[in-house]
Amino acid sequence: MHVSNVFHRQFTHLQGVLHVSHKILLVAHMRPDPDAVGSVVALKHYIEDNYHAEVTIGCSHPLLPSLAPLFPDIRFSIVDSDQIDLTTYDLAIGCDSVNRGFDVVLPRLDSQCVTVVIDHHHDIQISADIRIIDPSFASTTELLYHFFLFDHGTISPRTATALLTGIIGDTGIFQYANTSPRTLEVAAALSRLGASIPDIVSASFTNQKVETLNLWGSALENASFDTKTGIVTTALTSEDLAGRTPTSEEVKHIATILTNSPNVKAVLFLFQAGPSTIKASLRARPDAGIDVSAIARKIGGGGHPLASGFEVAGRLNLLRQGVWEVT
Ligand SMILES: [Mn+2]
Repeated sequence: MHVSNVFHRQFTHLQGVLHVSHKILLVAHMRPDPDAVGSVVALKHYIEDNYHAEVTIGCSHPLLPSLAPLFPDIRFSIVDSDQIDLTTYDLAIGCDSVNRGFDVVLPRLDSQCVTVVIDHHHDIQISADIRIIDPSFASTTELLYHFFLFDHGTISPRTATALLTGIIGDTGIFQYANTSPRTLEVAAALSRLGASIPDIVSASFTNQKVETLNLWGSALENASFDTKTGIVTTALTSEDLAGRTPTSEEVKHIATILTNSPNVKAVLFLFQAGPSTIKASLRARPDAGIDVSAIARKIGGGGHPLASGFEVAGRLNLLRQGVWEVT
């Protein structure tokens, strides 16, 4: 069924609310990734180009410096500072991973404020007046694009750029298993509308910080490949990490690089996430016939058949190349 049919009621409701709202707050999740940034920036531009409202973007962290060149006119107002009075909005929209930031904004809004969540994560429990959630989308921005089509407003080049930034970010430049033919069709449409794939890729991935590149280096250096099972295992101990925790983006990139290596069927990537917390990310190639979520669930985690994770207590120690123990 077409997206606008599935969400016809929610899209119509949102359209009606946008027409009557004067002050709109858009909320991106903490430590925003390209999809969170792309969602709120695209919505801000779209609303300003097609409706009559003042739009503020709120977040507990500022806009990613690496993405700032793509969005020169955008500023994030910091929630929990005097930059925002949460009680003054008549519409608040949380975009992407709404349980990581919008959940704490919701109870502090005016009781008359209409609330909306737009997300593609499967575990969203948050209630709101309008909920547009569908895990079959590669990114929140891909879902937003369908609302914009339904709404028949103008999608400017800067709106298209923000939407494509979310898709490119969440699909690892169209490499992850969540990249569907529908995703590629949306990407093609956005590129026709003026979004530049090379500009977005270079801002999102090429401008990696030296610390990120060092992390990739250590993860690749530590990797060991079991030729019998086709499984690559790698780990980053607290010594490898030199006191920092990899961001979810960094974890995704490392797992993707390894998953796309020749003859690899699946990847297990472990890292020290806190003094006594180890996190694991599991990936499988779509053609490998391995359901990594079944493995993750046995260890108290969860996720999708091709991308899952779990967490265990302990410390990772390197015994010898390719062999770690948990103490
Ligand atoms: Mn996302």
